[in-house]
Amino acid sequence: MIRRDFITTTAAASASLAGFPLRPDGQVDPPAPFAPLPAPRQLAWHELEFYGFVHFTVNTFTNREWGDGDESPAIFNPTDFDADQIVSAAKGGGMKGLILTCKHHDGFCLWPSRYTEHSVKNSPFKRDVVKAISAACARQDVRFGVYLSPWDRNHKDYGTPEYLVYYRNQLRELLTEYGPVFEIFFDGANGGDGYYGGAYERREIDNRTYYDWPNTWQIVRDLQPNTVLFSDAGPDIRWVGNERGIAGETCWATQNSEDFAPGHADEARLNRGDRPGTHWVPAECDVSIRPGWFYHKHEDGQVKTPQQLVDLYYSSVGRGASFLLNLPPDRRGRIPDTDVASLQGFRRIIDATFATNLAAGARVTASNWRGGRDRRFAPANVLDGSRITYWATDDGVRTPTLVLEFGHDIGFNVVRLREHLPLGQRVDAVGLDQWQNGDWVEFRAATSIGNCRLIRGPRITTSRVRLRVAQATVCPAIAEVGLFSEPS
Ligand code: FUL
Repeated sequence: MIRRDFITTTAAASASLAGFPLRPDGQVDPPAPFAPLPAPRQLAWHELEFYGFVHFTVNTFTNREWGDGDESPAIFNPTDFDADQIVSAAKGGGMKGLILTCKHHDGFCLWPSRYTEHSVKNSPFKRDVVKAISAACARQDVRFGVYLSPWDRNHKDYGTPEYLVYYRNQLRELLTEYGPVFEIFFDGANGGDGYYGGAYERREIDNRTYYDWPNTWQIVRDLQPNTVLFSDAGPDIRWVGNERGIAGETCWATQNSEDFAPGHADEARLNRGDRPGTHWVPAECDVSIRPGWFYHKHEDGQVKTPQQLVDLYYSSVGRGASFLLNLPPDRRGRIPDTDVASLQGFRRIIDATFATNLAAGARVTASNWRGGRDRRFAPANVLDGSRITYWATDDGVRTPTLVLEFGHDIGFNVVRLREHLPLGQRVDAVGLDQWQNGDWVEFRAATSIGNCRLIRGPRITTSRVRLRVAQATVCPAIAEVGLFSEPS
């Protein structure tokens, strides 16, 4: 007993001199987290990656993108509304959630709000669209999300403090009567002219102060703590700075939050994020499958093709952001066949690409393995398909390499890298090498890994691949290195 204590103590002392801390049981500690870190609600959101928007309101019937607020509820009358068709179109395309425009800038409410007459309850349709879509989402295991426009061109009080009471009452209705809400999309557009209860005037607000966002966000935290909050500035997810679905080639999950306010976007910085940043606020890429956000018959010929959607997947999910694709229902209240077909074509390509990780079964070695033998940090963890397990190095080792050996030539054109997010965004830059004629030759380099980095390029045929961490602020914690091949 005395002897064992002695050995353990000596081993611990020399190990700690050698630069890595030994725990009493002989295991090394995990790397210290590198702040800022994602909250649990953000970690859950990161796993969704691809989800949808449904823009549907009076605009669908007036053929406009922004209503003035004086539209009569009588015009809202879908002829063949089918919430399950809308949700299954989304699900069939691989979407994990669906965000409905419960109220757009025109102020018309898709649910029978107690606080206004300007809603479905006074339309010939009568039905609660929010209930129908949220229930169909629940039936089909798709998360339900809410868009509630802060700017309201219908409401007489818009621009005064009374309007905030109204807005927050509506938020409470949506958060308490329609089940779990995975995300609330707080749009940055605001101000300007509108109907405003018959005033027909221009109302300017100071969007840095008018909405008193911290107190509105608190309502959501109190009612549904797992909901993620989107705006130009977060606090949980940020706008990517464009409506084209394109994150920066370098796109950090972090930003300096004090520099941003909802409605005050520095588009270039939102597109890229800040490194290291004060807060974890990853980007969301919102884009429509058609030119407009709402359905317009004249855009029937301009539905994005499966290949265009695939490209958007790489420029959003592939850069650590999420892909929020809008599917606008037509005047029947259904997603048109062309849009459904395009989405299914996209899904087929994505599934065919990512069904098989060509690196599976490879021999994995690394220039450094945290602690040397602790399985929790083993290089092979990059191949087990889990985001929970990861390969980590000793604290001082920031630029390690990891080699995958296949024993024969394999062909691929996509590399997928993921960091272990609970420990923060640790890696700045990587290089990827292939083994050619007895030597390593770089085929790609990339920055900002985070949740997911897809490195897509010409086809590579090789028997070995090497990941080189070229720059990291602290020792890396890599959850995945995957190799995939797009169908030709
Ligand atoms: C914008 C809005 O003005 C558009 O109508 C659309 O809702 C888009 C998602 O956000 O700011």
